[in-house]
Amino acid sequence: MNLTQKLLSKHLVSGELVPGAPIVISIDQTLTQDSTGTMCYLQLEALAVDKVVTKSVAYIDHNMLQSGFENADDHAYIQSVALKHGVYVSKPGNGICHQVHLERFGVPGQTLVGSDSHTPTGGGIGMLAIGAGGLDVALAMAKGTLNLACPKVVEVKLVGKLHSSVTAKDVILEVLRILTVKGGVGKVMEYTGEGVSTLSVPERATITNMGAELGATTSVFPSDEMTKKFLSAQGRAKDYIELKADDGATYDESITIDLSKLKPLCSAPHMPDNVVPVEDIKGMKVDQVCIGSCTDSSLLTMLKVAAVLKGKKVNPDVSLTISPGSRQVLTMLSRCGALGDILDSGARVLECACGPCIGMGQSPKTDAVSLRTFNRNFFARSGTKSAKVYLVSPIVAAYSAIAGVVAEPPKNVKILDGITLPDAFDINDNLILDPKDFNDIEVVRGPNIKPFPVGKPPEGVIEKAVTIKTGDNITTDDIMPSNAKLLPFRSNVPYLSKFCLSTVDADFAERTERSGGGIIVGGENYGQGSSREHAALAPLQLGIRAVIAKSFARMHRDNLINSGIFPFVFDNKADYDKIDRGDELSFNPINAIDGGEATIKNVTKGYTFIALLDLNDRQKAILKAGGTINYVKGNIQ
Ligand code: MIC
Ligand code: SF4
Repeated sequence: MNLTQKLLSKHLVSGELVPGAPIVISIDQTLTQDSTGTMCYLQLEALAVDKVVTKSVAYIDHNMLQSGFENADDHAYIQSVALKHGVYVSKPGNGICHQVHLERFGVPGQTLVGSDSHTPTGGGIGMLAIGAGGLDVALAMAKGTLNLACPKVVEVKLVGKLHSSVTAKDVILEVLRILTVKGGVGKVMEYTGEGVSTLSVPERATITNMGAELGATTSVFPSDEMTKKFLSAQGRAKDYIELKADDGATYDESITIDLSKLKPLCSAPHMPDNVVPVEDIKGMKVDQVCIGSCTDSSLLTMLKVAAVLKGKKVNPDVSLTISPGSRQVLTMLSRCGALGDILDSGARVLECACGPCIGMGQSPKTDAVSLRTFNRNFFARSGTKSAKVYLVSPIVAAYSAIAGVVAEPPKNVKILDGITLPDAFDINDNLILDPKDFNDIEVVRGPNIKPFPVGKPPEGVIEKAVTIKTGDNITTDDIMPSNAKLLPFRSNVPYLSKFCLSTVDADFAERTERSGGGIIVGGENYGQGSSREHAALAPLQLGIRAVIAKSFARMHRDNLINSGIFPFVFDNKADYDKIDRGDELSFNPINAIDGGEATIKNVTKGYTFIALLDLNDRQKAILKAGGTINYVKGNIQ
């Protein structure tokens, strides 16, 4: 067996491990963060659960700017509702969920579900770590299980060793270049080969983190001596177990990457798979450089950045921001003096949080070129529509911040030699609240917390107008934009829905409401990116009944079904071309659910076409009930 099969079979509750088949696996741990967390806990409350059955942690790391009462209300709600239900709370300032989880909670061999698409970061420590919508995470907390389609397993064989100026970021950019942003859908990326042992846990975590950009179910590394070293340095040696694929294990697909041949790479605007060598953009003027995010903010990353910045000055035309991934990272940087080197260079040190990655501040200036060590450069995500965001490694970022133009570091950088992980990390968990220490908690519900929309069981024929037709690779950032102005309303879906798909068409929300709801027509990989179920709840609020696309991203499709919205796929992709915005379409929802496809009538143009609705029995029952909340009501098992 390969490692993925071992982890899946150890956790298999029901179903067969055949790619594509519906399976249920047991879940050991869950994580939530604040921008998806409010909705997740509102849904957990709606499920009327007393205490969670998984080891669960609620992180507060996304919506950190408190420019009004809204985010602070959300934080107070999450802290109280989490502790009441037996969930640990990682307070603001403690760090980004995925970084902290790796440091303090991740256990090799265990399963983790998180209400954030980058939950696969845990694969760096040998976890089977999967991102999901908030409702699926609430169900995992309540029942200790997760429903999913059994993935295929892709072997990514690593050979050779990285040069010192090439990093784990370049490895995952190379995988993205080969496989694209939809190349991982329905698959787990499993890393093997002798190159694995040359990568430390934080480097592995950079790779598994950004595996989310492939659309993969998750990514996983073996658990070996490197894992043991990391866990021992975190004072958690007892959590170590060895995990690896059997000799001669087989895979559904396989690719090989020679680490020694990799050069610094970057993702050019506006898609993570738009990968080109840094060499190709060398010399381009840079306005902003941001180092951090859950992909690249470990102590190892920051020590390398500090070494490059030491004794140098940030170019006067560049704004360099640095967000350490956790308080542990920041504390250790300050104690070893590296923070002084960073500050002396003229960098702006930000809070240990997502920050600019989710547009929570630091939107660049008009037309800016911004180099970021993050994982997403989707159009407008930075908060500045005209900005051009390039995703690069921390080494390229630091060199470029000094040069003021994109700079390619030399092949072997002497100053980086010998920078390794410490034998012991500084451990201080006083920003982690243990639910055992809190009794009689009252849930704090400020005025920002609004009820969420719930679907209705479908009845009769549905006839609605197409109120938008999009192209390929529409992201959840398009469907439900997130930035410092909108994130404070993550617990107020009625307000958020006014901005639904506004990056694509500013009038979509109003038009859909005016038509009494509608249907969305999409291209390939519709809904890629985030786990945010707001990208399904906002359309539900506007009365969207179906999305007909060429293909879907996994988490978004699940979120649509959870919300009672029909995710149809064109049987014949050519039918996409025949539909125009404004066309009235009609279908019989119950026949579609039972038959696995619908004959959809284009009432305006007078023809019919087939749209597929590939559902398992549970999903059929969910759509018939008008969404998961109705489906599970009073029947949590
Ligand atoms: C992101 O990186 O887009 C986010 C913000 O972390 C999201 C979660 C969200 O939308 O709140 C994610 O990746 O799932
Ligand atoms: Fe936060 Fe960015 Fe990571 Fe999402 S991708 S969890 S916004 S740091």
